[in-house]
Amino acid sequence: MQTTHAETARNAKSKQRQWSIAEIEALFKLSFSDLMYRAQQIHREHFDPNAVQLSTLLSIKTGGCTEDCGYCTQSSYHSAGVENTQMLDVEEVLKAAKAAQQAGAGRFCMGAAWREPSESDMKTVVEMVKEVRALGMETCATLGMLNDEQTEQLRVAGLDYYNHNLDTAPEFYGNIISTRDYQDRIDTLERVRKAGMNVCSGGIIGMGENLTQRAGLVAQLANMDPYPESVPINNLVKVEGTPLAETEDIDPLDFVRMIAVARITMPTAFVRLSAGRGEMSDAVQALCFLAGANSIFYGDQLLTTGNPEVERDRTLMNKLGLYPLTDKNH
Ligand code: SAM
Ligand code: DTB
Ligand code: SF4
Repeated sequence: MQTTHAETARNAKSKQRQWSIAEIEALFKLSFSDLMYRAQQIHREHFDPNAVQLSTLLSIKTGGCTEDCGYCTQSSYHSAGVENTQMLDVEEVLKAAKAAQQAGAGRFCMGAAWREPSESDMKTVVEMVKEVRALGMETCATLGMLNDEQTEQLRVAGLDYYNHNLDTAPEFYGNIISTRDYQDRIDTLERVRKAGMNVCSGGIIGMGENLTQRAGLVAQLANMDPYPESVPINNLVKVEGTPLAETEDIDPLDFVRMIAVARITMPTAFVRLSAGRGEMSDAVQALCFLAGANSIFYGDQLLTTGNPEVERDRTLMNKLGLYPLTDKNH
């Protein structure tokens, strides 16, 4: 069938811009001022630059994981001193969600140390999602890989976001994880997307990857069509007993650059300044917000490691003139 000019124009318009690794690497190599200026321009075109989305994390099932992710305290391959505990019950989760809401969080993210959930796990998680949603909070879950049926169960429960990180570039992935492959992750993300839920996917920097590999992770995320609505950028939290515990620190300005590159390549995504804030100065965090970060994990604890205390975050936000994103200023 012949395509009219109008159709060609419409198709061209609806097709998302694709980024080559070389183009992304070139962004990383801009002067710091030029990079920040571009990121700020794009950020201000799409968002209120002073509104920050606040997500609170809760580990609903901690430790004893069958995967061997080299950064993770919860893998049963490592000895980071994290106990294998039972799944929390719905009441405990609901109590934590209410407290997070009271403290000002808009989204509640439930994380579990699973390769993938079992049938009985799913029943409980579905209850949790329904109850947290009934509080009027946005819901997010990160439970490992999903099959079609599980994805559908979460959609029906009303889950708003599913978090599943690509973690790093395909070329570096094998250095970090051997028990499942990159394509498994992409398959799960495609299921979530097809079911109509929002996708939350990002990665970790500071695991020993080079600049091309950092650009490779951004290319994977930015070239998804559509790209994720939420992109967590984690700075590796090094924990004794994990294989990556002795990895060399990255320059904090390189973390800021990563945020800026994510902002430029994914203009309408919420870019989350995620794990690693506990070790960051206020000045570096301020630079991350300038670079286009507009979401944080909010609450004293991530999954098994600490996060800045709520009081410290409130002070920082006040100091910078930032305020929590609400329905009103969205
Ligand atoms: N088990 C599920 C999975 O792996 O998909 C969900 C929980 S898992 C802990 C979620 C994400 O947290 C990982 O993909 C990784 O990006 C991040 N993460 C875990 N440990 C980390 C660490 N030590 N430093 C930075 N990010 C970390
Ligand atoms: C994400 O990208 N970062 C969060 C969340 N998604 C699940 C997890 C960070 C974990 C940091 C290490 C820990 O506390 O165990
Ligand atoms: Fe398990 Fe997730 Fe940790 Fe990997 S990152 S070991 S899958 S809890």
